[in-house]
Amino acid sequence: MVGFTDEIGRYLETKFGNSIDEASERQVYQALMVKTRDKLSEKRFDYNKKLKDSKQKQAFYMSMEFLVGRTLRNNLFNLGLEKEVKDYLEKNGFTLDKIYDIEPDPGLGNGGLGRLASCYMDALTSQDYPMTGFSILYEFGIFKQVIHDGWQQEYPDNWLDLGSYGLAYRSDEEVEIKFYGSTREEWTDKGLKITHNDYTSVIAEPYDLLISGYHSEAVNTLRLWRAKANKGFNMKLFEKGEYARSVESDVIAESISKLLYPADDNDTGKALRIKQQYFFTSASLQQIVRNHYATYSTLDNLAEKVVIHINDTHPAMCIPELMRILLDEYEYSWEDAWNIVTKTFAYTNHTIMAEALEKWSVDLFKPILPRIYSIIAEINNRFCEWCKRIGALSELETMSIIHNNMIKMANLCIVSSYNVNGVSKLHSDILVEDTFKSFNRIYPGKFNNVTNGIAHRRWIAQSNPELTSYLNDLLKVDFVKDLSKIEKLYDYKDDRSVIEDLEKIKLLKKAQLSKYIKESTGINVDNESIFDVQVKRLHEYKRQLLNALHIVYLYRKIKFDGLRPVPRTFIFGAKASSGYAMAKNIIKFICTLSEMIEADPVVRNYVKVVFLEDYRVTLAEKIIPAANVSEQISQAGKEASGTGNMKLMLNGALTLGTMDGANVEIHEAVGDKNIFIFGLSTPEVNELIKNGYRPIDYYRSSSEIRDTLEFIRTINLNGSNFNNIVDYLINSDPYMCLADFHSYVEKQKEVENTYLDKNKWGSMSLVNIAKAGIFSADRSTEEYAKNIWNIDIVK
Ligand code: Z2T
Repeated sequence: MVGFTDEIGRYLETKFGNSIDEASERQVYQALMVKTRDKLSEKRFDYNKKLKDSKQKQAFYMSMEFLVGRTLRNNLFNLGLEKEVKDYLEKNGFTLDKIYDIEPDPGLGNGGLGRLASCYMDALTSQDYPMTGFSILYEFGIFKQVIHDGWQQEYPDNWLDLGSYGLAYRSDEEVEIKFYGSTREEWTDKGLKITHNDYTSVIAEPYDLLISGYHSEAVNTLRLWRAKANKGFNMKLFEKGEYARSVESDVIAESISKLLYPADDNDTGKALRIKQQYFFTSASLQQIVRNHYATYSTLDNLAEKVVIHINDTHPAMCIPELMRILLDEYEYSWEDAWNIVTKTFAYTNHTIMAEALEKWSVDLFKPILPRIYSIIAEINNRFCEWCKRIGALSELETMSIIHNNMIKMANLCIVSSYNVNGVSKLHSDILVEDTFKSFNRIYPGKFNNVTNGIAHRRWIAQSNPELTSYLNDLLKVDFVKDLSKIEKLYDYKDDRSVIEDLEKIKLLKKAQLSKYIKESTGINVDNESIFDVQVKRLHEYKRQLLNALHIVYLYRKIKFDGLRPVPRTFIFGAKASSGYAMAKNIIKFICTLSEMIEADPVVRNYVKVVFLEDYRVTLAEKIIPAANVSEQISQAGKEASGTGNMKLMLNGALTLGTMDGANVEIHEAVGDKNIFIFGLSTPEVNELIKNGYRPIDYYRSSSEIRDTLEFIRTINLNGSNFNNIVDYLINSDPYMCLADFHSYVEKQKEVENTYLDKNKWGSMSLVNIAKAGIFSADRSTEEYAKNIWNIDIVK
């Protein structure tokens, strides 16, 4: 048997004419990427054969985003090859970690939603479930963030240069996608026939990223579509004298898979985004249908063999696209097609924020996708008719799919899917009690909850090997395979020596992070200080500003009132969507605080503020294991779930949070004594909205708020002031930072006092690790598989 490392050696020889001791790091990297992919391809072959033979039901996961993170370490770890490769490289003078660092972090997503999709693929594969992911091969993923003078700047992320070795191009499975043009209806002897004319043709090329599972037989495929001009088609246009159109269609094709829109939790409303959505859903649907038909020679049983999951509304065009294929290509009647469609799709909602609920203007949409538009309009007509019959007419204002000339994608998904789920208990409750109340009335039982989860193999086993090997030795259970087993740690919650060991590991992870902080920002931080972490996208509702207000509060107290708090390092990581001015101002504000404090010989001994640029999966893997405090301080009712909160908990950070999203379930899991909860609850927030939130009242009645805000007005560093932020907090701020200010500051004092009692803090931290089992993506995906998708593992 040729070992894996022999194959690496042979690749270096045949590809580069080098033996391993002559090879460069870059060459070793390429050899590892390619050979790992080959290894997965082989495994995939066996797995796929079993899957095909069994003819079992399969899940297809549609998502505009998969934030895969680096793949090499994950794959070697899952395949059980890491040790062998490490030893082999060391023997030949290489360090595996340095090779890992060559791999670009594929940033094919914005934040939580994209990372969730990848966590789920990892978890399903580890459990041998058959699942195929579909998305877009963006040439540029989420931008690289550089902080210049405190301001965010965006640079293109050209990840494919070094990142493409893991991809397998499948030219044999290209499909054609049609945009624009017009439809013609014709009565034939078979009934109404629809033809699509004068369209623009684009080719979708598939690139497969193979996803490994931890010690599993399964290898699943993430299929990424890349757009390419249809040269042959355009040549014909050209010959017909339609020169302009032939060139236009090249331009359209080239732009579709160019870049990921960097807007998190926000609707962009751009024509190119419509094209991206239709491009990848149409390509995926065509492939699913074609494969199904090749196996069964009918589509009648599609819903028995296929479930298509829609990750938020971004892939919602799957629905009319399947209708189109059934109606126009396979000549189903509307009723029969609709009967199949409404048994095939399941939809997850990830937000209730109004500005993130996707709407398309009919005027923008209809010319780009004329046939898809007419199908949506017909779905809506029939739905409205039905509502009239069942006496739900008065609620059509909110439930209609097309309203005021806008297409509401969430409504389309709810009407057409057999299941709709939210992503945490609180969020799912809000969906049925508030956001989609009318729908819940007419579709009882359609709505349910699956609380999010995380791929614990990446978020503890790989990113915190020190903690993992310690817990393996101590607990002697395979919690890497089954995270629920980590609960055995709870038995040690009063064991001082275990608590001390855990503290030493935390200190080690903090030292590793400090080194990185020093290298990237020049700031020296105290490893003994509390590492207080807020890492997530920059958004007003997430309230990085509230955190900053507390920092200003501390600054003043230290400088003017002689306060000497427990030393603390506030660590931030956050990208702002490029058009989001307030978010960029907040980054500038945080960076200014950092600079101001560094310049103060007293304050800097107690407080440090570190803004780490370019927060992404790879950086999260460094920061999270080092955290003591996990800031989850969104306005109650706004964060659908959060998943960073789970990653931080699993690594022993204590949550300081509002009763929002999955914080509610973290609170339930660890108990009131092992978490710091503050602030208004969701009903209290709603009450305050109803009565009218007047932030000026908080300003007037609290001298601490006044002093903090007025102090901010005096900050003027390098010509920047923050009056706009102060005015916003006093006059509008829908997220009510001032309403929660006191409660937050008080909790922060409690955090500090608790930290002084090392043993108590350590025990709380231990309980958090022990109780994190339910937040494994294995648990979440098992719920999807059993309760929603009705799929089985491949045996
Ligand atoms: C996103 O990351 C999330 C929701 C969105 O709604 C869009 C994006 Cl890009 C359309 C996040 C939620 O904000 C977060 O609370 C949740 O944990 C995550 O999705 C995964 O469900």
